[in-house]
Order: sequence, then structure tokens, then C-alpha cells
Amino acid sequence: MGFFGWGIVGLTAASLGSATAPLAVSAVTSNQLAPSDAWEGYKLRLEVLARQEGVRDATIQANLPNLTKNDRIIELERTEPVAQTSNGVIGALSPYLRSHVTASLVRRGRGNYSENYTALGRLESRYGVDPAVLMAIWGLETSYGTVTGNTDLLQALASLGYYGRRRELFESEFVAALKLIDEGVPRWRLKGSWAGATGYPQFMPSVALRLRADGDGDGYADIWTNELDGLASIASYLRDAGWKPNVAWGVPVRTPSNLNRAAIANRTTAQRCPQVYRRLSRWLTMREWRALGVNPVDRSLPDNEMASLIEPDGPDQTAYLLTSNYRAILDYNCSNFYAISVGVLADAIARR
Ligand SMILES: [Ca+2]
Repeated sequence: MGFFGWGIVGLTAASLGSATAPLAVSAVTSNQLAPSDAWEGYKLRLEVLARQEGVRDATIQANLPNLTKNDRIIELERTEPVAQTSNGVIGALSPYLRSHVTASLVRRGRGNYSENYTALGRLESRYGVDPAVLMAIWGLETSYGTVTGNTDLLQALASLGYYGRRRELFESEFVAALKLIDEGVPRWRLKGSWAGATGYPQFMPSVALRLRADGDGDGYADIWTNELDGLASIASYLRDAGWKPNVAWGVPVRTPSNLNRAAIANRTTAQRCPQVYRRLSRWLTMREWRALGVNPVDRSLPDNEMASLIEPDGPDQTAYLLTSNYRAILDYNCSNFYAISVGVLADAIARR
């Protein structure tokens, strides 16, 4: 499907019941449209989608007519390899950890942790998620709130939908961003990364709608300027992704040279980001891992805890046994290097 393939299939003007219903854009062929007309036509499609999803008319009228296209963002989407994004990282984990889990992130994470110690304890009792993990995700996503992105989300998401490589995704996120405005979030607050992630937790708008949470108890979930709301929202996400209280994300281990890797290989194919899950072994209990000679480097996990093995840098290097909570971190950002970085940073923050 090319640029102009967004015919308003099934979205007729009559179904809108609106005086401002768009013309049948699909009837116009691409060679009759100047680029600016094409953009205006595409905005009519977004308007139809937004109305169908119940976005308020005032929100649509205030934000769509003047919306402009951002070609720089389209260029970023055009050149980003979708299959690889952040998870197809080729290379070794140890240099990645050195450049991502920096001394500065550890130091600032410890500072933030102790400054908010009591409030973080409250978040842990409410959500059951280890506060050091919340801190680590906040640190890795936005350098503790200092780098949250300045791109206008509506413009970015509409431009990405217009370009069309991942149209369905970006269109539904565009509508979700309008719904955030419906809920009272000011338009100027909706800034983020070029791909649509916003606020301290770097949530996509649909996730912000569903899972943002109030961490400081003022009754409002402000993921853009309130640290505790940002951390509570990360906790809310991880709990929703299946986080189990009082279980570590994983532990570093040493593997014996005679480990039978074929015997522990994972034979299932994950639905979501299979190339990431493929690197994880099948599940065994800690007791079974020890019997195979896979031993924790320092602290351990309970004997009956299930864990899967990853050897990111191959045999004879530090490997990790990972619990189900590691998979909740993968749900947040599906990259093994990212999720291990979160765990390693969290451990460093907690080790005070
Ligand atoms: Ca709040």
C-alpha cells in the first residue's frame, strides 16, 4: 500500500452523522492530489477515526485542522530498521553495559532512591514492584526525567500514520493522544520521542491512557512533571505485565563448560518479539540449574524459583538466570540488553 492508499473503507460520511463529514477521499486518485491535498485528505481520515473512537468534537476541532506534517520524522521512520530497533543488537553485552549503566546513572539513582525512600516504600506496598527497578527504568528511559523528548506527539503520530509503514499502530496512538487531551492533558504537554513515547515512563499514549497512576496522592496522574507519578506509572505497567512481588529479576551466574546447551534450548516460539525470546533457555528450577552446575556468582534465588538462562556473550562469560519478572521488563521494552541493563542498574542502586 502506497502513500495514498488510505481510502476510507467502511468509514462513510453517513456513518459520522456530522455536518463536517469528509468527502469521499478514496474516490480521488493519487495522481490528482498535490502533496498538500494528500495531507489534508489524510487528516480527514484521522478525523473519522477519532470520531468513531468517541473523541470529543471540540478536541478534534482544536487540534486537527492546523496540524502540519513533519517530514523529518517520516525520514527517521523510513530509515529505521523495524526488525532490529533496539532489540536486534548485534555485539557483546559487556561493552553495552559499560556505556549504558554508567557511574552517573548509578550515583543519581541512589540519590533519588534515598530522597524518596518513604514514598517508594508506599509504592512497593501498593504495586509489589521493587523500587530499585522503578528507579532503573526511569534512569534508563529518561536519565531520571532530564531527557523526555521535545517532539509534538500529535504531529509525530499523524506524520508516521501518513507515511504508513506502521499505520495501524500510529493511528491508534494518535487517537489515544487525542483522548488524553479529552481527559484534560494540555496539548503542549504531549511531547516526547519522535516515535511517540512520552513523559517520565516514556509511555505510548495508549499506555498512558490505560496505566498512568497517581503516586503522590493528589488525585492526578501526571507522568510529565511529577516524579512519584512517573514511578507509580512504571510500577502500574510492570504489575499489569505480571510482576511478582519479592522475586528478583534474575542473578548473574557462571556456566560450566560442559553444559549441554542443546538440552536446555527453548523450543517454543514467542508471539511477541520472538528474536528476543529465542535467546532465553527453557525454564528450570534453581535447584535443577545447580544440579547442572550453573551457579550464582553472588546472591541466589530460592530453590523452587523457575528461571531461564541467557548467555549474552557466549560460554565462559557472565550469564544470567532470569525469573518471570525479567519478562515483565521485556514487556516494557523488548530487548535483552535493555532488560539486563535495568536489572544490573537496579542492583547497583540497591547496593548502598
Ligand atoms: Ca499525582
